[in-house]
Amino acid sequence: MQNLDNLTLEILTGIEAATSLEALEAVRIDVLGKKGRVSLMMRELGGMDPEERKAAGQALNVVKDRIAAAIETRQNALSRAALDERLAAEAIDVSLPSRPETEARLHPLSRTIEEVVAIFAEMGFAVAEGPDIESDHYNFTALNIPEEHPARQEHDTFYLPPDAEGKRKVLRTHTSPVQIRTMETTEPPIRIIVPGRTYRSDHDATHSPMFHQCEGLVIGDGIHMGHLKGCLIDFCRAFFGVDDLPVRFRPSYFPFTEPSAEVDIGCTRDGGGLKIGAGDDWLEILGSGMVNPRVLANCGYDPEKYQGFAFGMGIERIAMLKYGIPDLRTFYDSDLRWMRHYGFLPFDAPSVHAGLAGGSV
Ligand code: 2NL
Repeated sequence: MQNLDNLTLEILTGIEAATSLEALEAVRIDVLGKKGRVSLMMRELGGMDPEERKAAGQALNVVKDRIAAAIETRQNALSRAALDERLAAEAIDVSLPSRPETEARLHPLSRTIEEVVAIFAEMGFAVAEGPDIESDHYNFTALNIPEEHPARQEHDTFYLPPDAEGKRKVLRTHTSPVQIRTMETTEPPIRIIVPGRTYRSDHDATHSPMFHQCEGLVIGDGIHMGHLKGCLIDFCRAFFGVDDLPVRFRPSYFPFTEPSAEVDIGCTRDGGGLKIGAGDDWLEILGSGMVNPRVLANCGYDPEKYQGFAFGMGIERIAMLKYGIPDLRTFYDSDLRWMRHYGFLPFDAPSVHAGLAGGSV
């Protein structure tokens, strides 16, 4: 029996020494497998006389049970250790944002409009909208562009067939009619921006018959050119994300503003590409001016009481400049590969990237 005790001790030590489930299984086969050491001893019982066999059989069964129990205990411990190790190795960072699973993209024009709106919203502007089909009055006359004025030809207007009275509606050539409508129905102060579709009969590499504009209008008591300059300098710097972006106001002419100014930003064309925010070259971004007193009067305001400024920009143009889109026509191709390249993932708020320097209003 001393022999059996020694054997048991040796096997139990072997079980404890097994450091993997594979090693433990090898020990199990070596001891309890068909040709295992204990199994062979069981087989030897058959050659014993009955008394001896009974005692040895009982002893052997006790040993066998002990070993089986020890193997199971060790198996559980090793399984748990293996699981702990895997959990530690495969640790999941639950703070990681989930991978976006969507195929959809926001069109760069939509994104650019969102950015422009976000910047002006921070300055207290509201968004106004109006119809794409306009009367001659709202599109031209109220804006100090009378019949036979050369600006009408410059606008390459799309006319609809005349109505019973011979009046022809137009596809708006700018979003200014919305500002006229707002002034007609609203008492100052007014601070609005008007993004929207506009139409001109012009189609080549740099013109599309349908394009997008965003105009802005501020009307109040004592609004002056300093307000115009501060507002548009802040806008240009926020939109292009360059805090010290050079901004220049260059005299210009529009029938609806007096005086009028074109707004340029600093850039360089050295080394082939265009770089915004540095260098000694200039790039035109906006048109602007003090609202012509005639326009104020056309809307029922006393120009002695209220003054204001207005501005307009082409969305395609500023989107191409900001995002390096080389060809205007690709905006309207509905090419999904182009959208995957130039488009934006949803849920990516524009105000995170574009905002007024300093942040707080
Ligand atoms: C440009 C220039 C401009 C305006 C638009 C405007 C509207 C009203 C009264 C006065 Cl109701 N002005 N709009 C003023 C100056 C320039 O746009 O280059 N747009 C792309």
